[in-house]
Amino acid sequence: MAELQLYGRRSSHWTRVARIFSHELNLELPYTPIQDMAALDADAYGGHPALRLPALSVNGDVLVGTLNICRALVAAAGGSLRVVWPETAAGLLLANSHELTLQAMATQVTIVFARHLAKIPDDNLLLRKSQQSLEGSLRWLDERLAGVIAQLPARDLSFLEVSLFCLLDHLNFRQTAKLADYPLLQRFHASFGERHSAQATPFGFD
Ligand SMILES: N[C@@H](CCC(=O)N[C@@H](CS)C(=O)NCC(=O)O)C(=O)O
Repeated sequence: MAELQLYGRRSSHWTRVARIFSHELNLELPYTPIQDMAALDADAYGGHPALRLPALSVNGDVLVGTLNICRALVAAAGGSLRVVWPETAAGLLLANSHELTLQAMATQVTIVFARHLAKIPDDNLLLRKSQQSLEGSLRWLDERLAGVIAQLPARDLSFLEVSLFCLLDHLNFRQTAKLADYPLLQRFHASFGERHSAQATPFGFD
């Protein structure tokens, strides 16, 4: 079996997606926290050339991209979990749901970095537009969530639901939007949050 090491942060929603996958797969995944988000060299990010996280070391080589990392974890576990990946979920509704969930996660990263690390004021256009973008995606998802869940193929786990849960839990953790404004998303968050994998991987600061 390949030697794996995850580099990330417990406060990162992308890192949490990978951690939830490893829990669901019962896969032991050694974890190294990334200490300095202001660092400007790839070594500080587990070798991630784009200075992002998470990164997965596979026998000493670096794998980047959370979707790639989750696929590698599933392959390493060699188990029988039925996983729905973005490409196995057909149709416009599911395609748009994946895109808007991932875009909302990226926008949330921008908001958190701009506000807390770069100290950009809230009335700056970057933050105002990012906030509108995040809320637009959340509204779209909230209005269609019942149809989205119904259209997902039979599964033990889907990349979409894990990512969506991590996005929503991160809204609470970083206070970037009010989950109560999105009733269907709020219900989904509560229900997915009962899974052992969600409870075993709470957000926190390393
Ligand atoms: N597409 C990347 C996105 C990773 C990403 O943006 N991660 C955030 C943390 S949740 C990050 O690295 N933020 C660092 C920064 O904003 O400088 C993936 O799938 O892993």
